[in-house]
Amino acid sequence: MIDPIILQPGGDWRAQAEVFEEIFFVFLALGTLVGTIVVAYTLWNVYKYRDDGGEPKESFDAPTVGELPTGQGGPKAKKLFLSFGLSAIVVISLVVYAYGILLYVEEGPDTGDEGDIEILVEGYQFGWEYEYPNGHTTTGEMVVPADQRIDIEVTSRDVWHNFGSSELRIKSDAIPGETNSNWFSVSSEEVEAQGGEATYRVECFELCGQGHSAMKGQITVLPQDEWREWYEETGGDAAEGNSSSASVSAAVGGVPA
Ligand SMILES: [Cu+2]
Repeated sequence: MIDPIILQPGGDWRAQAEVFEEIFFVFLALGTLVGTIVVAYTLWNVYKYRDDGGEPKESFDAPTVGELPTGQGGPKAKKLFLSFGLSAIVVISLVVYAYGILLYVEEGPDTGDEGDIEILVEGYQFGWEYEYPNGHTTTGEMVVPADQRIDIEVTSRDVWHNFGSSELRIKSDAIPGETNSNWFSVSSEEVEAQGGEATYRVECFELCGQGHSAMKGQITVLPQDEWREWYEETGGDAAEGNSSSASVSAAVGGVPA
């Protein structure tokens, strides 16, 4: 029987990197649009009201410093309220949009509790250690399956560090005595695109001592079946190997052999 891949990210499943790229694009596009309008309008006014050497018109009602042109209901008031109104609409929409999408980043996709893999990440001077659900640990390289939500619990055994991968757009403080949760996921398409094994650089983002700049690691993403093979080997002779490899088989949608 072929194991169904139960966690194929659906339409509402998005990696943090995708979400942050979208936010960046929306802000960039809107900022460019608003910036272009404001600069163009300013230049147009500079040209229109330039000093052309002629006599000022008698009727010209120049505003004084600090005066809000609201009282008369004339064209100046309309412009003021129009620009206030438009700015408010733009700002409020961005706040609502960004807040909503960041809530998703905070909570992560809903996987119905099935298939989540939780990995403990412990920073130390100077490196990273990862502990898998079966108790297996690796140093430097974290190996995870594609199409799966990976939950990480980040802590430190000595001083403050910060676990992060720029490409995956994840970053969490690693603080002794505390854990910070984060999550990420990489699609199998992405793994395919990187030639069957996707790798992402991990760095420490908190100055933590002399070896800080060398405190590098790697996240390696394998296709689900390859990962399961790797994982089952790691748990093979551990004391609780059998039960944990069975539970992980279940976790990735497999049928215990
Ligand atoms: Cu560090």
